[in-house]
Amino acid sequence: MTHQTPPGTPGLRFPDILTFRDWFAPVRIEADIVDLEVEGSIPPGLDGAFFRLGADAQYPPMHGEDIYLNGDGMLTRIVFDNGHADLRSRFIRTERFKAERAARRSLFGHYRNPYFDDPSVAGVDRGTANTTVHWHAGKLYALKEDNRPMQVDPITMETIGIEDFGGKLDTVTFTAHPKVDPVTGEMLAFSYNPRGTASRETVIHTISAAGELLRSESFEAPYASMLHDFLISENWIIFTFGPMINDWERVKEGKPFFVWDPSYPSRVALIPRKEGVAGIIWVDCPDTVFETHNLNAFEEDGKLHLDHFIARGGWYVNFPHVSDPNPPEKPPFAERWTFDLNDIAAGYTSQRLFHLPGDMPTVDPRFLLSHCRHRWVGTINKQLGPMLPFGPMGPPFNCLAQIDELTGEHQWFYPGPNAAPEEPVFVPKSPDAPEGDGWLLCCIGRRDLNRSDLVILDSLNIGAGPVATIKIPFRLRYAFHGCFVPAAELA
Ligand code: V55
Ligand code: FE
Repeated sequence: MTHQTPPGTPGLRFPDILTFRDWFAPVRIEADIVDLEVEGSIPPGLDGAFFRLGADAQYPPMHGEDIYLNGDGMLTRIVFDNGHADLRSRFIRTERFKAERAARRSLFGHYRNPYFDDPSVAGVDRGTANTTVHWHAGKLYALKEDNRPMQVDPITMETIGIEDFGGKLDTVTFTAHPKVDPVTGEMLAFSYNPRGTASRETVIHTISAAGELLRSESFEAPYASMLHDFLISENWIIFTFGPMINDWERVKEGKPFFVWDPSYPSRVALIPRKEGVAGIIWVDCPDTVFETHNLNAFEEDGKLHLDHFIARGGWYVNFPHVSDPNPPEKPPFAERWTFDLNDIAAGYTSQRLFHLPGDMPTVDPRFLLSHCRHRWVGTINKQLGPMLPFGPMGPPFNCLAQIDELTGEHQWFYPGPNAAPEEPVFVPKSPDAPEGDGWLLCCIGRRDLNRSDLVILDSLNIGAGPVATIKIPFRLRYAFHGCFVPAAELA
């Protein structure tokens, strides 16, 4: 079949804006590489698949500009097999991807805004499946918070389709940050804007260890806003609402999907897991905050502790401030909020967990409901090297930090100049290894070389540098979140 381009059709070009320029230019490579180069050696026993999911862009945006968060889901997998490393990358075949591929151009307009799409795709699912790759009950999901999960075959990496849990999922959205209770194996998740337009309805889903959707329950948020992450403890589900407001009138006008409006208060919702939303307790925050990504929550000695990254402003590289045309970026810091379990409604005390601006934290997921000693986080340490140029996701990290709460010791992994780590993924050294004793898998974007590495670090000694560096011979476009699936579970 030949495709004829009508005379005068402009060539295919991505616009010269921050989202699509230089290091952040779309990559769009669906690769298969058997036996990547490996410097050092992959630890024996680390057999399985590392996945990472991010936004790429199949076609230039419809309306000239776009934000990074609106790209098409691109999944990368690196399989470790007895010291070997093989790579596969695939776009997620969303309904949107398939429609645009057939048309050979973009048909979907602004981020999460259905009003400026090509009329030919009215009613077609707008999901991009670009944020988190998540493994539960033998299934692999590509998640984006404004759509239902997309299921992907972890072996072939073909897209299977939208997961609606056997017809039981009655929301059109589903969080990119579900939590798996390591004790029960249950997956807890939520949906905001669950019917597809701005709404205060928030739905909590409980999915059994076997992958069955057991219950969905709604409660009313203080306002319609971005709700990116949440926390669970043994007995509580906790949401921190901050005023990254979603006003549907603005969406209809083609304005940015979210706006940071600090005239609204921040508020915490605490929901008892057993009782459900009937037992909800609301607590006002003393100041207006925005939760970015979470470490974990745990109950200890009559207290409930929330460990999470908190910013005191919006995310201005993507979404504007309601009135300040030039607001300063205020980086998130990790805080511990402590509630008295005998009087939760009395509020919380807060303290800095560690004094590093950062995000993309990880803890040992086997200890998600416990007081963790060890944590890892992407951060910027100017003593190690200069900051990297500001990108379409904000200021890039220049290193990883490992923080030992017991000793207060920090270790650093600095990947070298002009190189930025993505979110680290923790893999225990063995199923019964002590808390925090594992491998950290982390993709490094090496801007000077225009390609990426996957490094494997000893999680308790990241300062020693990688035990193995897997060299990827091309540039991976910056991804959001990843996971590891052990070989035994993939089989
Ligand atoms: C976030 C990421 C998104 C999104 C909304 O990190 C919020 C926060 C990758 O897409 O659409
Ligand atoms: Fe996230």
